[in-house]
Amino acid sequence: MRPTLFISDLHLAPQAPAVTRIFLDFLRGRARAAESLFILGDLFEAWPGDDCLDDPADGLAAAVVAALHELVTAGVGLAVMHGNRDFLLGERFAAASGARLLPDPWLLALPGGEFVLAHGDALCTDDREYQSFRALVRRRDWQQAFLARPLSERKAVAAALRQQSETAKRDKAQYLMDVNPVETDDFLRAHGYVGLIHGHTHRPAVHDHLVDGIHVQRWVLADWHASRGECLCWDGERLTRECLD
Ligand SMILES: [Mn+2]
Repeated sequence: MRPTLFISDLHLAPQAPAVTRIFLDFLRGRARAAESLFILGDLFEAWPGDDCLDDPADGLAAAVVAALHELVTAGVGLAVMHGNRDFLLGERFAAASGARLLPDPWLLALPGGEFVLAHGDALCTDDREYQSFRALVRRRDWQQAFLARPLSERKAVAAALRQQSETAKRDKAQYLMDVNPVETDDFLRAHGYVGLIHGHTHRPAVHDHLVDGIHVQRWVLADWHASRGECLCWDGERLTRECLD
C-alpha cells in the first residue's frame, strides 16, 4: 500500500528560497509515491488572499501552486489545513492547486489506523492574547472586510503582524508557545482517544498521553529549515519521520 505523508510549518517565503527548493524536490520526488499528502498548516509564511496568485511580483505562490497541482495530476491526494499564518487560503487556492481545504480539527481514518489532525495553535490556550487574535481573524466578517482592502495594503499588514509576532515571541514565556496539557487531554478525549498529529509549536517530538487510563500518542511535526525538511509517514502500521534535504 502507498503511504500517507504529513507535513506542516514550511513557512515558505521569498526570503527563504532553500526551503522552497527542498519542498519542490519533495513534491516531484518522495511525495509522488504517496497515496496522499496532508499539509497541516503554515505552508506559507503569509497568505494575503488568493488574488496574490495574479500578482506578477509573487512568483513563489504561483510556482508552489503549480507544483501542488502537478502532484495531484500525478494521482496523489492533497489536503491542506489552515495555519495561523496562511489562514486566508481560500477556494481559488484550492481549485488552482487541486487541494482539499480541511477543517481544523479533522478526523482521518486510514488503513490500519485512525488519527485526528490539527494545526495545533488552537491548543495553545495559555496564550490568551493570541487566542483572541485567532478568534477575530477567523471570523467571516473580519475576513471579508480584510480581503476587500487592496492587495498591497494586505501585504503590508501581514508583514507588520509577522514583525509583531517575532518580537512578541522573544518576550513570551516558553509555556505560552506550547500546547496546554489539560486542553490537550480534553481534546484527545473529545476525539475518541485516537492519535493526534499536529504542528505549529516547532517542537518535533512524540508525546505519550494517558487519558482516562488510555494511552494516546501525540506526534508533533517539525518545522522546515533552509537545510532540512521533514515528513511523517504512515505505512499502515506505524508512523516514521523522514528527513528531506
Ligand atoms: Mn503555526
